[in-house]
Amino acid sequence: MAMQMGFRWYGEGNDGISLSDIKQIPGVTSIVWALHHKQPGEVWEKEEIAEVQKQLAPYGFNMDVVESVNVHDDIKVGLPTRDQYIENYKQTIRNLKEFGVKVICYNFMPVFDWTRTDLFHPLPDGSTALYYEKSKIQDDPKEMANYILNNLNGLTFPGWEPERMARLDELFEMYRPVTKEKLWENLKYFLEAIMPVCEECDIKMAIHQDDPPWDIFGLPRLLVDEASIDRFLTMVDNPYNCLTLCSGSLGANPDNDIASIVRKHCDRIAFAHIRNVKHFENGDFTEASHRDCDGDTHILDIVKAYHDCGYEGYIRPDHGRHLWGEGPGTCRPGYGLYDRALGIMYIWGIWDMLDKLDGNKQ
Ligand SMILES: [Mn+2]
Repeated sequence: MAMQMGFRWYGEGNDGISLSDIKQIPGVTSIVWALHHKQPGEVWEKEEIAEVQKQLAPYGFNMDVVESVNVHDDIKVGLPTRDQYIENYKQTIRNLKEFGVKVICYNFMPVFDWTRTDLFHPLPDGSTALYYEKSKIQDDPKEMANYILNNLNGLTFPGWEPERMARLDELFEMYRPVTKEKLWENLKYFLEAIMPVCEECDIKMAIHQDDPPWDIFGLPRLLVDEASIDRFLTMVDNPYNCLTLCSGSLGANPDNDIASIVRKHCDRIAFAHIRNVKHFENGDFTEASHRDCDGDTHILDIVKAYHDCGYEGYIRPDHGRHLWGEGPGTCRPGYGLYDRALGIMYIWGIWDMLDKLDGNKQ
């Protein structure tokens, strides 16, 4: 068995890409999905999940991987009200189990999910891509939040709920007493509370690394490098406490050797994101095509590491460029059709050749 290829999809009426489009990309078996109308902390009801199942069924896609079931801020901050939200999370896990879900991708970033300063930055080849300009991030978080919200063109994005972003001052105030150590404690509390339900339901919790992997706007970030990943896996040493290993998030720091993290923790990687990042000397970075030589993430080494480990988990191409007419208003930043499809073919190309060299059947 090989890795299982997935493709992130934002749902019927919420994504310009159709399931029929995705079906035509070779080797995709999983739709990486979510209920995008849900606020963090709400229970995902069975009837709502059944709707998605009904949409996927005619295409033969499975719904094994959810990205994301977002964690309520009260859990991250560690407020007394967190226990109710943890109960809701457990109920969501139990409901997801009914539909065969195997992996839940989530993150534990305070206030902001991923952060960029330009969502459609022109590249020399005429395409556009997400861009991070380091000097801009020292300024006002509100300015950046408004920029991102205004450029999503009304499309939803987990972690960028307009309702939450409208309360930005309040959110920053909430997180003020939360030191990095406190945030680790709150993450541990959350995981220890839900692990028995994960075991009972055979669903792995797979944390996504922080993007970018360093503190921003004075907010602490936990999952940023090999040492913090080691700490995370040891802190709750349970086979259901896993990683969504994101080569792009970690790759934003050129010191991270992602292939070596893959080799070290392969048995705890439930879901792999493959994304290529190109660095500039001043600390800026942009997202690039999946081809190894177009960025600095060492995609060949990473895919080879997964292959060497006999990885059978889920994998998907992560952010791609926007190509051939894709842009603001027609696709979510990073989630166009074409470059992610090209990325899949690049990953399969590496994988199949490694299989052949090993003398394995595909
Ligand atoms: Mn990712």
